[in-house]
Amino acid sequence: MNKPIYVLNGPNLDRLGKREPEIYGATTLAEVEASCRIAAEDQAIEFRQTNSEAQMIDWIHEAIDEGSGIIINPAAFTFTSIAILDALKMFPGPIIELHISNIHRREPYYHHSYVSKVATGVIAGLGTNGYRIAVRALRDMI
Ligand code: DHK
Repeated sequence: MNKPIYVLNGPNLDRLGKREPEIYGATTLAEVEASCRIAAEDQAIEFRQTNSEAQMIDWIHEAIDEGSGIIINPAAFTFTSIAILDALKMFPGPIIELHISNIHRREPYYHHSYVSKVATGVIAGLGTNGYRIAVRALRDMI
């Protein structure tokens, strides 16, 4: 049995469904979690969300020892956090960076991702459906 896949979500994603639905859609984070668990089938999933950078780093450290792969939507930390980049550099398994919106089509401050430096792959702009696709892809990589 594989170690769990960690699905980590960054700041403000706890407001998914209500937050700028024209950009992020009406699906809630709980519904996203449910779709990830269906897509994972018998593969264990750790699904988490935090508005705290320190908490995100602690979960990445946990995944280094306990996880087989990481799917991370760092949200705004994508564009600010070298600390999260440094934590992800220590993760030995596959990492999928995920954005609900197409960040490259948005404001310039959303164009440079620190996380992409260590990501195995990046999904952006497929809406919350991107999570299900990421789980399927990661399952084939672990
Ligand atoms: C989510 C956020 O919170 C923003 O900071 C990013 C990302 C985009 C998303 O599309 O999932 O720019």
